[in-house]
Amino acid sequence: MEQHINASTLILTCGDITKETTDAIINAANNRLAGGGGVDGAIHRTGGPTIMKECRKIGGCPTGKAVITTGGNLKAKYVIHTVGPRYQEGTRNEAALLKSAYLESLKLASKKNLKSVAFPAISTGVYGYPLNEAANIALQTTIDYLKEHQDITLVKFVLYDQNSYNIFIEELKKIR
Ligand code: AR6
Repeated sequence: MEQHINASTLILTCGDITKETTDAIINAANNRLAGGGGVDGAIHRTGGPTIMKECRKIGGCPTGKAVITTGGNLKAKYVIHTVGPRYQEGTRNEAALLKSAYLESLKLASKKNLKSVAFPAISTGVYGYPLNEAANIALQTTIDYLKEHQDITLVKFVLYDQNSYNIFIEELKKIR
C-alpha cells in the first residue's frame, strides 16, 4: 500500500528489512547496541561484523534516541539504530518514547542527507508494545514529519508478518 504526502511516498510492505535497498534501514536495537534477537539479530547477521565494530565504538544509545553506522554487507548504505521502549502497561512514558524513536531516526536521516529509509515495527516484538498503538504512533509521527520536511522522499515500513502488515494498513486507513 502506498500513500503520497506532499513530495514524499509512504509505502507499507510485508517482508525482510535486511533485503531493502533504501539509503538506510532502521534497527530496533537495545541501549547497549549489543545486538540481540529479532530484527537486530537479522541485521547484524546479514550486515556482517563491521556494523558491530562501529556500534562498540559508539558505545550505546538511550531509549528514544538514534545513532548511525554504515550498512556493512547490506544493500542499504547505512543502518540507523534506534531504541524503542519496553512496554510496561503503558504507564512509563512508552508512547512518547516510541514517538521519539521514530522522530530521532527521521531527523538523523535528514541530517545525513538520506533520501529513503525503511523502518521495522519498533518495540512490537521482544519489547511487547501492542501492535495497533505502535502502528498508530509509527505512522502518525512519520506522516507529520513528511508534511514538514521535503528532503526524505521515501519512507517504507517493512512488516515481517502478515498480521503486523494488516494492522499497519488498518491504522493508516484510520489516519487517512
Ligand atoms: N525484517 C523486518 N522486521 C523484522 C525482522 C526482519 N528481518 N525480524 C523481526 N522483525 P524485535 P523490539 C520484526 O523483537 O520489540 C532485540 O533483541 C518483528 O516481527 O526485533 O524493538 C534487540 O536487541 C517485530 O514485528 O524488536 C532488543 O533487545 C519487529 O521486527 C529488542 O530485541 C520488532 O521486533 C528490541 O525489541
